[in-house]
Amino acid sequence: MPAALTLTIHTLGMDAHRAMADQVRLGLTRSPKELPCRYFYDDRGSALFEQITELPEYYLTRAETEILEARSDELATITRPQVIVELGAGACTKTRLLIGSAHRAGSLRCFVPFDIGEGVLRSSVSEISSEFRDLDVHGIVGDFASHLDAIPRLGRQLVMFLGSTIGNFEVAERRRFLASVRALLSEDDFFLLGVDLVKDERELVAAYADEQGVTAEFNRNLLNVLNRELDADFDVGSFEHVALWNAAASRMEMHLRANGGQRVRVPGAGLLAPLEVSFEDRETVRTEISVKFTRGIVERSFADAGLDLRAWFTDSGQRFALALATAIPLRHHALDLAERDQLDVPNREDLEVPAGDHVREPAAGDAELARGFPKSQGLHVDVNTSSLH
Ligand code: SAH
Ligand code: AVI
Repeated sequence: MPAALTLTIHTLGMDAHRAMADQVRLGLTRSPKELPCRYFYDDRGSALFEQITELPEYYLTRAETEILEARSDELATITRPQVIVELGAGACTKTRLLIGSAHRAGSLRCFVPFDIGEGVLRSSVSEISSEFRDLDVHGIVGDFASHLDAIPRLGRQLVMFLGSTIGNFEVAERRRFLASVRALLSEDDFFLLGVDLVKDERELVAAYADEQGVTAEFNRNLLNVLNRELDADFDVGSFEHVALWNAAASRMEMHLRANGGQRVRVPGAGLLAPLEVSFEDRETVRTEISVKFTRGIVERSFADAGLDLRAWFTDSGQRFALALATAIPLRHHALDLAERDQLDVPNREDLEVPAGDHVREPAAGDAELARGFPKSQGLHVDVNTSSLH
């Protein structure tokens, strides 16, 4: 029987348009101004992002690819997925490594890429299904914030969120997102998360302010999207790209800075009358945050969402990490939270300090999981791909 290829679209119609109008109105009437980064990814934005991944300064994709090239077979052996779900899948370039490994291992039946970008998802779905002809491919066009519960559970799954896209969320958004991911997981499922790590400021800033100006073009494209979708009249060329390191929040930020005072009409974001927004000369609007992580922050964010960090893989330059997690059984997680409440401990994720060792009693099923890690002494493993060379 030929494999099935389906696409479900959750972002059609007035609701999605209304949500965009509301978010843009709120962001542009706030001080300081900000815009939601999810709207970068129209067809042009997705193509520009693919160009960014090949820039000499943008090390993230190469570092993550290095880890996947070294570890995909091992990850497929540990997780034995029948289904790979990829959130924010984009062009699925790196995913093919894991799909290939799980496919060769014989466990994989279905691939479910999920993304807000309909154009990029359509081409990924058709490319993957022609490359892996016996794989069912079920694409879902949706928003992380509203549609994760539309992902069907079609078998034992590996849910992946690569590229450090989690860095584009504010703390509260990250907490909600991880809780939704936890809700997708059964006991024998896994979650694989790609995170960019804290490093030298110059290297970070260069990655977001490349010499060829592709990132600047990607940033300014957000204004093209608003001009098209909300009938706005941004003079796109009058806004300069700015990339800066915010050490206190451990994140890169992208802004657009007005070159001269600007008055912008955004009819599609108005309530009764068109929205009118003024920019002072050199005023900025923040368009993206990109949080840089430590292992401690990932571990605490996971624990707060009921996820247990089981393995941590880094590239040879220690620039990027893949974190593998399982769901903490609900019973254990509820006890952990109750204990924290009694002790009046602040939310661990709000304490942006390095973690102490997080020790957990072994649970049923751990022995089997540990067998999947040949180099591991215990349950938690920490692997650097440089050890392979
Ligand atoms: N995973 C790929 C692509 C990362 S780019 C990689 O690692 O290279 C980020 C992706 O997330 C884009 O494809 C974008 O369309 C998608 N995305 C951004 N915001 C989203 C949202 N709110 N809901 C769903 N997808 C979103
Ligand atoms: C998708 N996301 C993780 C990218 C990042 O690095 O934050 C988007 C990007 N912004 C500028 N360059 C790339």
